[in-house]
Amino acid sequence: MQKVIRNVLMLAALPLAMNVAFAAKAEKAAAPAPAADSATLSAEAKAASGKTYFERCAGCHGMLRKGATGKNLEPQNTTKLGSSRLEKIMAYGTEGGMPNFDDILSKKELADMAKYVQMPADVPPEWGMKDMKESWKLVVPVAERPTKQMNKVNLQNVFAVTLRDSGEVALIDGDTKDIWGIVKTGYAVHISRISASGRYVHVIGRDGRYDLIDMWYETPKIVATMKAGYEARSVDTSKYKGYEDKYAVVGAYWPPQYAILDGETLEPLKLISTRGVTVDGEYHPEPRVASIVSSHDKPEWVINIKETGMIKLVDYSDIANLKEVTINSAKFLHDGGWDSTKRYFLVAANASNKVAVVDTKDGKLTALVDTAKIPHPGRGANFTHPKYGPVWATSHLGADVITLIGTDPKGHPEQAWKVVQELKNHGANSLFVKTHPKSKNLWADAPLNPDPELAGSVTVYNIDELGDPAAKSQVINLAAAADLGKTKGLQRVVHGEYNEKGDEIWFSVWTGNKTEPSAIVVVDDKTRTVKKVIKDKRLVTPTGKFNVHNTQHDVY
Ligand code: DHE
Repeated sequence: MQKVIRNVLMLAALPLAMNVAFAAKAEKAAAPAPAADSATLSAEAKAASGKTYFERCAGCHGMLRKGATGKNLEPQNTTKLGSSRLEKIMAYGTEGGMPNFDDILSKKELADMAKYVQMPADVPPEWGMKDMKESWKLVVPVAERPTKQMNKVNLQNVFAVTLRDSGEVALIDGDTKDIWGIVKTGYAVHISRISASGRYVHVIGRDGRYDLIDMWYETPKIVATMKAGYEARSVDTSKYKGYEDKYAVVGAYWPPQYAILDGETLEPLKLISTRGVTVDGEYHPEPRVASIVSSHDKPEWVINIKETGMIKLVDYSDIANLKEVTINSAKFLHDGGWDSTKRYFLVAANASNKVAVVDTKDGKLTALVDTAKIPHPGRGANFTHPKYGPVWATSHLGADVITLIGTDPKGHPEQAWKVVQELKNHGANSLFVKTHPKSKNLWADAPLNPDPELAGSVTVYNIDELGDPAAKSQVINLAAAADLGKTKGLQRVVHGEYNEKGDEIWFSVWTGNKTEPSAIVVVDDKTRTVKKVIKDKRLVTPTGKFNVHNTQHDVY
């Protein structure tokens, strides 16, 4: 009898304890976020700051301001810093990789932004299948498109160039260096990827607008468009034999999800949410889709989920019964690329200061490599090191080094998945490294450096000399070579991209301000001298450049 009474009491007490814990958690969650006295803005100023936050800050700090590449900016943290400190950080940047905005935002805009980030974050609405379908526009059905190439351009050497602030993509003929066409796209197109056939350019705007450009017309033409969410950064297509151009996949930052689309029409077919728990087992409301890459050896995409640190291998051979392998790696996954064999994918877990290596053959995590602060490789650079064999390189936002990681577990097991060398870069705040299988040069930029001299320069190493620990780099100021004159915006030299032959490397001189001139500098790879400066008033804030051949075949 006594035992029964005790059990009844325990049962009654259990929900009570749970309720107390739940109530305490709920109270904490519902507690109004502290707001600074000064954190008030007129509706108009709040809307303007919200727009600036979306355009300039959300990518690093998140829509909900929970932090990723950038710090957590929820009021409990920002109010501690206060308006004056926040204004300074936003104006001048930090050595940790935060860029300066004093060249593009006015003093009033900076002051309003400092208040804005001390106010609680607004939660944006969802964007589901119905919205995607309603946004989808098939401009030209497949049957009505050209059946052969209607122009004489060497499509393999075309560069798709992001014109960030005008919301356009320029297609530049790499042979003649002439602008072949400019197409109106979403805002600040982030990347262009090429279909397996080499005919279509897939471009994704930061605002989630996705455009499909057909290069078989006389001039490049958008043949389909849709909106994948409110904020997006990544896209790729199906590249495996038998699936060429069949599917496309687009990742969104907000809402956190990815969608599978028809590769030739962009019709939305399937939508998958990425909300869930992090590698630490905690729920995250905003796990954004970072880089996506398409396997050449399997019907599979590697989809990297930033905040959770989960790498998803998505098998697209049967999308009605979609199979996803979920691999735990490290939080804050961002950008990455294949090793030279295209078996291993290396991705920066940037704010964790690690590079995750996934083996797509076995579907397993191979290694988590500790690196210097905030690795940022773009797609990275593959080459054969004179001493350590095949390596993959990344530069860093948070350190002035270029890290080389061994990628040859069979031939060089001692070095595989270890940092084998750190080379000096001319500055921190770097974004991209680049080489080409036919080149002997390894290039790195530092565009987000607040020092104009460093932001305008690139470092280049001779790969053959890297066996010597005293190997010297050459630092070249390409902004000076572009000769744009004095501008208010920093002239940031960003994103090297090779031509098809691998004998020229193109860099953008990005003035960061659409009212001021920018340029593209074409460098002869062998002599490291400027071959041509492409200047044209239509080249508004050029940033990323994607050579058709190299992007189609993942050559880097
Ligand atoms: Fe990028 C790649 C996200 C800021 C130029 N950028 C990527 C990828 C992601 C990403 C997830 C990988 C895509 C893939 O491979 O599928 N980028 C973000 C951000 O969240 C961030 C930090 C802030 C933001 O608000 O967007 C950001 N990026 C920038 C820029 O400011 C850059 C320099 C200029 C611009 O055009 O916006 C910029 N990001 C690029 C470029 C690539 C890129 C050129 C592709 C590199 C490549 O060679 O593939």
